[in-house]
Amino acid sequence: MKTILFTLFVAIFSAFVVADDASAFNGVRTARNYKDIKNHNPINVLKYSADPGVMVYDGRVYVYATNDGIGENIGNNPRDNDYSHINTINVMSSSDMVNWVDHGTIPAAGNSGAAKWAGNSWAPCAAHKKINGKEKFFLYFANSGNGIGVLTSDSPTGPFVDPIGGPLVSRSTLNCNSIVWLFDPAVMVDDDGTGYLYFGGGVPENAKSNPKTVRAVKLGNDMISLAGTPQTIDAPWVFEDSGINKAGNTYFYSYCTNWDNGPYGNAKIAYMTSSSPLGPFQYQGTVLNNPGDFFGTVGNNHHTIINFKNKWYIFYHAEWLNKQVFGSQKGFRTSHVDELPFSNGKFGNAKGSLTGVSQLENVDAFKTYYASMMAWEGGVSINGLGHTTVTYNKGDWTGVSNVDFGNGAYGIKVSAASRNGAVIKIAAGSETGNALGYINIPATGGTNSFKTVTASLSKITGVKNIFFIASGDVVLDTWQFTDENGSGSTEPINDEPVNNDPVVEEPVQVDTVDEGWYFIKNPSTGKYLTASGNSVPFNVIISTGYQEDNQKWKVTNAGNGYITLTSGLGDYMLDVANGSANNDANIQVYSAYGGDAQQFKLVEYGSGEFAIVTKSSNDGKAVDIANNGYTDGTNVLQWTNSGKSNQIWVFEKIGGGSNNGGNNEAAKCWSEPLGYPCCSECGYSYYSDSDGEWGVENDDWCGLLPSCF
Ligand SMILES: *[C@@H]1O[C@H](CO)[C@@H](O)[C@H](O)[C@H]1NC(C)=O
Ligand SMILES: CC(=O)N[C@H]1CO[C@H](CO)[C@@H](O)[C@@H]1O
Repeated sequence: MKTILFTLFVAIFSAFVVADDASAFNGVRTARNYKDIKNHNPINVLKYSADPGVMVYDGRVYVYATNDGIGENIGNNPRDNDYSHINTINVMSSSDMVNWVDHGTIPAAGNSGAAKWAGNSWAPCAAHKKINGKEKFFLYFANSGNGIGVLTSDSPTGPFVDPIGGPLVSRSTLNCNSIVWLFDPAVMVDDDGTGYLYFGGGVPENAKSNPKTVRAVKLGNDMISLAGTPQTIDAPWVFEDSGINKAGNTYFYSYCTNWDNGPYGNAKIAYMTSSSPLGPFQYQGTVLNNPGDFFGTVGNNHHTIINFKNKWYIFYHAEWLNKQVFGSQKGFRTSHVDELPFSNGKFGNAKGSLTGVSQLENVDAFKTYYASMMAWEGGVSINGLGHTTVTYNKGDWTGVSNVDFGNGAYGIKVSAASRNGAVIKIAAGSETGNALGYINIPATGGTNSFKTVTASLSKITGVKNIFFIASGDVVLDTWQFTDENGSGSTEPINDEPVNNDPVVEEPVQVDTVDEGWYFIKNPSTGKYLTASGNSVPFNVIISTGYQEDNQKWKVTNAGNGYITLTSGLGDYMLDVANGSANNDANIQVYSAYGGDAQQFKLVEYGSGEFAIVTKSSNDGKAVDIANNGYTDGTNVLQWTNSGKSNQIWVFEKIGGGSNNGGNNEAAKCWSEPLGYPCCSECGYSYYSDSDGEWGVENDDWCGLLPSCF
């Protein structure tokens, strides 16, 4: 009798626990899924990642892409992407072509990037090569249409540094001064270890059929110098987007055709072959139509072809996701991959699809994986670079394709961190599928305090798509299913180099600040805190840097960790309107008196990046760019301090360093000496040629013009 009672008690107790974990999901709505579970494209829907440059290394495919999303900062109704502010590169990798690890975003150009001389980091490509017995990684990028830079690292996911401190290819490079767009690099390391770089684009007046604006050049043994004069590739009807491959002894140069109604179609990917990496190349045919033909989203076309595990693939981008999210094309692209037919030494035509490619191998449930490996996702965000973690808020989820449970899993082990605790539901089939079990994550002491948490599950068998859904705020680092004995594989995570510990930035109060004059920049938009208007109170907005007095701010310590910020306009200070403690209170510039409304504290989020919290809100609110805007003139106000990118500022000392802010590089009209105009309104006017057709159907091209300051 006693035993029976005890058993009954245990049964009720465990049922109660499960019911409790399940009830954590009452009223929790899962974040929207943009990528149906039957689809594998786009490869990542967390980030707008354009111009995929792809490298195969050690059994994995690494994709480097132009960060079209500028973090999560594009908001709900952004204006069209003008590309002028993009200075970071997204990186992700996969060993099965369906589950992709989001490795984060590489700070490539600009004040916070590796290459401070460059304003932009567009259209990257990457290569690896053993130098002095050590594997080195090389990431080439375009500084808008103005030159090619190179970054290096000991790991495919960085951190990257700029080894030469300037462009590898510029208009002063031999045979490059007449290239219209000095951009879009492609790189190859040949079987003998020699590197080759391909780049260029654009269509000079009256040269539609033979623009002669693309080049091929041999690289030095160090991969960061040129070993020869760039050779012209006479690619018919070329526009942009070089690619290079080798199969057997044949070199395949591929590119995007122009919009001038040539015989090979508008903005399609075409290719040529040669028996030499430097040509001459002979035209062969097209391999991929414009994304408009597959997704109804006409736009520019950019590709990389790879051979991986004995199959040919073509990566490209499209605005399909952008259209789903915003209803119309605004120039935000995501990367896709489909198979590319190849037979008898010739490429066939690939078809762009949402279905994408098939998974090359199952995921072994008993190995340890990063939570940042996913095939589908909703709402989550990624922390760190290389070894990344995933932040889930209530209802956010990730899904992993084809997890093989072998003889059966009975439990799961995760490394997780949470400030207040949360429950993670494991579901099969979809983010709203049947629960296989729950993991109750306790409060671990903060979002940076990772603890191993285990949970038992009822036996899981077979091969399943597995989903992790959060009931509240939690950060996941790794997961591993366990067998009947509570064990899993002891193999290291994935096959890739783990190069740093998981870090979620926690705010640090800064007590003393170097007094003096600064430009104050929001790194994710590249815009500066600016006093506007003609009279007191001046309103405060964000604007492109132009280094005038209304963008200068003098930091003075005011005691107790507070500072004041005097405007370069005179005896005026940054001020919270009416000393309000409320969200939405305007930030302005008012006659200086140094009272509570004019005192601020700096809270550091990562090195050199600060939230400016207001004393009038008792340090609870921060100087905030309204609605995550990024256009010139967007208002600045006070909002709850969240550490999000629209509340982060860097202080650029005036006269104290090599870079005083302002986008010096971009300010140079790269039209000179070619005679193309600047955008008259920073990305909103079009260049059109004598026929008036160039750029008319797609205002993306406007972003290819320099902004005017
Ligand atoms: C669990 O342990 C038992 C006893 O050592 C062993 O026979 C069995 O194979 C183990 N199960 C797994 C899945 O390794
Ligand atoms: C609500 C309120 O008191 N608003 C006032 C804040 O201060 C400005 C002048 O700085 C007044 O014009 C507003 O009426």
